[in-house]
Amino acid sequence: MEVISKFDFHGIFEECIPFGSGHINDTFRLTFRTDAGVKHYILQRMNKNVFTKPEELMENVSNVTKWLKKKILEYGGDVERETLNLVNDKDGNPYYKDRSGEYWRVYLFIENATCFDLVESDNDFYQSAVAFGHFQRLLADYPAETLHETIVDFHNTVDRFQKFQEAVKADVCGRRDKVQEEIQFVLDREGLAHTLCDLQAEGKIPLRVTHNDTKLNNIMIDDHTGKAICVIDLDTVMPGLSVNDFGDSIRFGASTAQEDEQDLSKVSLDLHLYETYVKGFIEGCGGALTDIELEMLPMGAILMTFECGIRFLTDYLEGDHYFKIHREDHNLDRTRTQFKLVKEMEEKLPQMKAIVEKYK
Ligand code: ADP
Ligand code: GN1
Ligand code: MG
Repeated sequence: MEVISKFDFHGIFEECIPFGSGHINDTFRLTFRTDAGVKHYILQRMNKNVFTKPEELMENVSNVTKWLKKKILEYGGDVERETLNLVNDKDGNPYYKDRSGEYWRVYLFIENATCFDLVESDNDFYQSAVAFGHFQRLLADYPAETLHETIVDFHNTVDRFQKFQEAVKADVCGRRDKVQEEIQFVLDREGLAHTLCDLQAEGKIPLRVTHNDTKLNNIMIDDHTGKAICVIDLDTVMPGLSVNDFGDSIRFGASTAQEDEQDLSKVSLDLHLYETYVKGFIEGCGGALTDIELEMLPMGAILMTFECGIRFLTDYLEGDHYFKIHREDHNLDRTRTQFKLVKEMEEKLPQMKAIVEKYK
């Protein structure tokens, strides 16, 4: 109630409920009653263990959303539905720091739109691809040097590999013996971790302003039109690789099962969904992707899936301090789905490449 009293809401407070299935922030939906009916807001406690400089993060979000609003107005879109809208606190700041040092922010709630944890229709996935590609295009001329790096080395797979090795060595929870098979899976693929990092270091693949967390539940699909209207979760908008944005969407959305499915026989890479996304993403990027980016799209999918698996396994070994868990071994279940997908992608790589050829 302290936090709620600090923001500029309309109406009389009615309810605050936990909302969504994000792994990082604590998200709530607030309900207020106004003369015009019910009004909702999203309230988030930012995860300051993950985002160690919340002020810088909010500067990014504030500037990026202002930029997007300008672009949306230029093409005659709806600024209240097509981008996140921050609600300031009563002192005019885009976040509020409470007495215990926690950081809170509020967004207008996007009504009549849904975030999916699993693809329900091909069209939703296609739409999300166009929207993530389009998002990158809207930010193509954003002054990248003014963006703070909210998580350093976020998609540096070589660094992720090293941190994983340190976690295996430290084995602080005594879980190492239980996951020998998964550890070996990672160790067998050390060379893979270098692929995109090397290309980037050699200047062969361009750094762009990217979203960096492009899973399907970070996009809102309009319940009536079926169009992907708003890209959300802007905490990791930073300079990055377009192939990683592509890859993270495939990792999450082109799988036949949820990210934490325990029955691995249900987990598979759906090539039809992959093709659907390839088509949409290339269209959404509007011809901006270079030949090498197009060529590396399938590699982006393998690498983002591999990296995510490594991150889940590292967190499991370190005692689940990063990703929220809702049951015992949750991070291990997540690891296993990712590695199953990596293995399938390795097998299906020729088909994945052929599909890109078809649309480039
Ligand atoms: P996390 O970083 O924890 O994933 P997100 O910013 O993605 O947090 O928010 C978590 C969930 O909250 C989203 O998946 C979505 O369901 C919901 N959500 C976030 N912002 C809005 C919004 N402006 N309107 C409606 N729902 C939202
Ligand atoms: C986290 O915040 P959320 O739930 O959208 C994570 C992503 C992972 C994803 C795995 C800041 O995304 O990098 O790919 O979980 N976000 C952060 O589901 O670490
Ligand atoms: Mg999210």
